Amino acid sequence: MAVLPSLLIAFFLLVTGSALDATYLEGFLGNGNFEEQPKPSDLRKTVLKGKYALPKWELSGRVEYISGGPQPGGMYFAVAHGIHAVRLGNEASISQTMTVKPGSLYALTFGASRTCAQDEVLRVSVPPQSGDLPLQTLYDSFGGDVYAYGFRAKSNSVKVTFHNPGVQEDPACGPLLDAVAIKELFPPRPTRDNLVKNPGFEEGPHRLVNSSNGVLLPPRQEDSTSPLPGWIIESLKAVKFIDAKHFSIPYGLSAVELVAGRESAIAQILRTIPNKVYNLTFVVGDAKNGCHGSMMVEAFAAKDTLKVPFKSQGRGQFTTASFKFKAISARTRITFFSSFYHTRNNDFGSLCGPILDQVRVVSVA
Ligand SMILES: [Ca+2]
Repeated sequence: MAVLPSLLIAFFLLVTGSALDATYLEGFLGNGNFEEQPKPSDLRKTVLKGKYALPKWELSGRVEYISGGPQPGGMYFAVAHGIHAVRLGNEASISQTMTVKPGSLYALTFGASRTCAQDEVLRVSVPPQSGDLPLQTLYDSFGGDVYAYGFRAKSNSVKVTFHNPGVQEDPACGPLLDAVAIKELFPPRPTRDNLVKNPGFEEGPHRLVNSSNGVLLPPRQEDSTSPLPGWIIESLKAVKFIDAKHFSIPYGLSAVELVAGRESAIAQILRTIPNKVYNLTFVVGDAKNGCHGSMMVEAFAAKDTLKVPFKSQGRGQFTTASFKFKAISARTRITFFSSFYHTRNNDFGSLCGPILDQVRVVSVA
C-alpha cells in the first residue's frame, strides 16, 4: 500500500514521540491501518488472543483480525484502506496511548462500518471525553464510511479507545474498524472582515489515503471539540467534509456537503452586538459527484431566514447568496441545512447533497 512520505514522517514522530512538542502531528496511529499483522500464535482462526495480540494496540474482549472480502459464513467485509481491519465483538475494545500537546485540539479519522445489526454503535473515548457514533446510516454504499471525532487533549498523554457497547446474540457482531489516523487542528479566529471562524472550511480532519469519498462529521459535535473547528454539527445525522482532490470545491481546498437533508445541520455561534444589522454571505453549489437535481439550502440567523434554490447539473457549479439579519443578543447562531434528500445518479445507495462554502458575516455600517 502506498503511503505518503509526510504520513511516514508523522507516523515516525508519533511512535517515537520525541519531536512532538515542536512538531505538527498528522498521520496514522501506530499500526493505524492494521497492516502490521499479529503472530500466527496470537490468533485462533480470526480471533485475537490476549491483550497484546495486535501490534501497537491493547485489546479487551472479543476482537477479530479481518481480511477484507468474502467471509466464511457468507458475509462480505469491505476494507477500503489496505487489506486488514479489526472487528469489535460484544463489548470489545481496542486502545492506544499516545503523546499529544496538552490543550491542543485533535481530530481522529477512521473507517468504520456495521457488520450485522442495524443498531451497531461505535463508542470513541479520549478521557474525559467520549462519544457514541451510530452506524445505522450507510452514507457510502460501496467502500464503507470514514468518520472524524474531535477531542481536546487534557494532558501530554491520551488513551484513545474504540469500544463496541452493544450486546448481540452473535458475540462476533459489531463494528469493523479499518484505519485510524490523527491530526492536530488549529482553530481559526474571527477576523475584522469576517465574524465567522473557519469560514471556508479549510481547517478540518485528516483525509485517509484512498479515502475518495470524504469524511463524515458525526452529529452532536460541540464547537469546542468539533473536528471541523468552529462549527457545530447539530441534529441526528452527519455532514460530510470534502476536499478538492476528489470533489469540485468553490473556494480553497475543502468545503462541506449537506448529505442528510433536514436531519443534519451545521451551525456556528457568533459574537454580535444587539440591534446591529449584519450581512451573511455564503456559497451553495454541487461537488461534481453525480448529485443532480433541484436543491435548496436554508440559512438561519437570529430571526431571519433565507432559502437558496440551486439546480445541480453535476458540473461543479455554484452560486453566492446573501441576506441581512438583525442581532437580538450578544450571541447569534447561524445555521444551514439542506431542505431535501439526494442520492447519487450512479449509486442510489449513497447520500449526497448541496455543498456549502465561504460563509461570511460582516456588520452593515
Ligand atoms: Ca473552502
